[in-house]
Amino acid sequence: MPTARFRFWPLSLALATALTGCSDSQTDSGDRTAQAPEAPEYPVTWRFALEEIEGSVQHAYAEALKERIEERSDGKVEIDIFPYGSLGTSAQLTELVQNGSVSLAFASPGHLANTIPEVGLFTLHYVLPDDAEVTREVLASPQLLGLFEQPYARENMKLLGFVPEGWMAWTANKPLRTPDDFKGQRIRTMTSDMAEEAFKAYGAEPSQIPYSQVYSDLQLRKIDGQSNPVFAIEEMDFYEVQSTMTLARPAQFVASVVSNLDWYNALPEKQQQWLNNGLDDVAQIAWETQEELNQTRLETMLEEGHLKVVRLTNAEREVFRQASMPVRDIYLEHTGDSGQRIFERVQQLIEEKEANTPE
Ligand code: 6CS
Repeated sequence: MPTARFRFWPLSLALATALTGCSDSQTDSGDRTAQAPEAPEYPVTWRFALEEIEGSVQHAYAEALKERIEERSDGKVEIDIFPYGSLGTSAQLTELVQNGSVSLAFASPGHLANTIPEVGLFTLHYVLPDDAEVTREVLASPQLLGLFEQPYARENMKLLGFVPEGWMAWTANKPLRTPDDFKGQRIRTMTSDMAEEAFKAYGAEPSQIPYSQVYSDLQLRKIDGQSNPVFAIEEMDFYEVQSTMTLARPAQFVASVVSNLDWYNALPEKQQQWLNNGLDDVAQIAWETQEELNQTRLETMLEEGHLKVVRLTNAEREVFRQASMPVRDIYLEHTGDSGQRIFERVQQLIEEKEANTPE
């Protein structure tokens, strides 16, 4: 029987509506303004919306950030965390940031790529390197952040950081050892067209489905498989309704942390410093948390003995890598000069980091 830790949200839309139009620099006295006040009346409360439930990588990140910022600001800033299920789907969370109803949110490129085509880069397979340290450094580099600053700003969002959450793993009711194994498989993807392309290239029949609906669609056999980091497959109970998890290391799950651009620009200098320093503090913690959660949750699933785990060899992965190549052209078609620049620069960054990393 499914344990159904996560069943969703009659309250969410009402709550989202209630938040709409409210500032995140709201003070305890109920003062609501669209921008941070000149002389802030402390404490101020920042709302942080997550795309994942309690116990997840995003939740651990948000808790760590809350602790750091509340400590650094000596309690002048308080952070209210809204785990997934309390406000809405990823697409709805992005809207809440754009209209200033929440101060901070996670926005995963797999959901964001219709709004910001350039972030579709993170849905491509076999672009980021195999070496975990190089990947960590590339994703943490200010140059990478700089490349995406404008595309996010275009949509009234401030990009605050990229958070890697571990290798994507494929689950289905059979092993997925070759692109042929994907033929005809109805694979759930995140809610953007680019997210689908990676699986179309393998011959699958992808469909875009919000995170909250994946478990029931798998259970009802409306879809055959899905792709997510190991920790998520455990915490969302997907492993209960799938027979096999294939580890092909096609891509890291990369999330972005964002805020409303106007809100960020209007923050008093002190508050901006507390935020920026808090983000720096938690970057390394986030990396360690995802490593630990992905490892321990894999062990949990293996102990339960329900899910079969298949690890692809490098030769098997190479076949997928070749099959994934045409998707890069689709990305470039969607993104034009801007995507071309970003793609080339990311490849350069990877090469530079690889050259500086000892074997
Ligand atoms: O698959 C998804 O939709 C989600 N997966 C994770 C691990 N985080 C958030 C995202 O929405």
